[in-house]
Amino acid sequence: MTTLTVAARPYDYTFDPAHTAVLMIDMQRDFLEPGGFGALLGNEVAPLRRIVPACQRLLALARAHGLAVIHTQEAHDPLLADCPPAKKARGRLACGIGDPGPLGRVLVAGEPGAGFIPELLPEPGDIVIRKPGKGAFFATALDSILRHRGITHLLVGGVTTEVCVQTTLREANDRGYEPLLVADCAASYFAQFHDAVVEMVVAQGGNVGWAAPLAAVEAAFAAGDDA
Ligand code: TIU
Repeated sequence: MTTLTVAARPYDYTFDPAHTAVLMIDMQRDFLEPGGFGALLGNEVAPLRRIVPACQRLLALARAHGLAVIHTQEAHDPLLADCPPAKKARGRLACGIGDPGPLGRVLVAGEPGAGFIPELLPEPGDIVIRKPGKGAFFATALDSILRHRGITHLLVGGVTTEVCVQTTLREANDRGYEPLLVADCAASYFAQFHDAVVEMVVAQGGNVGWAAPLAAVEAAFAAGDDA
């Protein structure tokens, strides 16, 4: 067993790479590109695009060290059978979930917008989880997949920090996993929401888990390589 230590908040985060996955949340064109679901909700997508290089580094690190890599994708089936009517109605959008938009039908699996951005495409061996909700555990096989593989620790990035990332962190925490938010691999359309989530995660002795910058995760692996 190898134990690596990340200088994290609220205190050191230790993990065994053999029992750890990188969980990359919803790095899809629908959230990161103009014309997608995020933009149709009225958001400016530029803040989300800024984390792409850091996410690429996190995935490269995971693959180089044999960690499981899991990508999630928020998308619905073409009939919207898995989309609650309340979710479709929310926001009273002129062009909303299931409607034809600039990136194809909004948030529908198989459409261009639901696909991952080209910089962060899944590679052979990666796991892809399609999810109908904000949290990655709701109505998916994620919990079973992690348990079958003996994964207890999660290094989490993606978008948006206060919506799908935070919901997933809380779901993971309640199920007994040890989640670390890699803070600069996550982003929100609202900078203040991102910052607030980081503080909420680490408050009260790590109420939801840990947070650290990517550099601290990289340093942990580098120290392990030297040992
Ligand atoms: N609206 C928003 O900020 N996010 C979402 O709807 N989904 C995710 O966060 N992936």
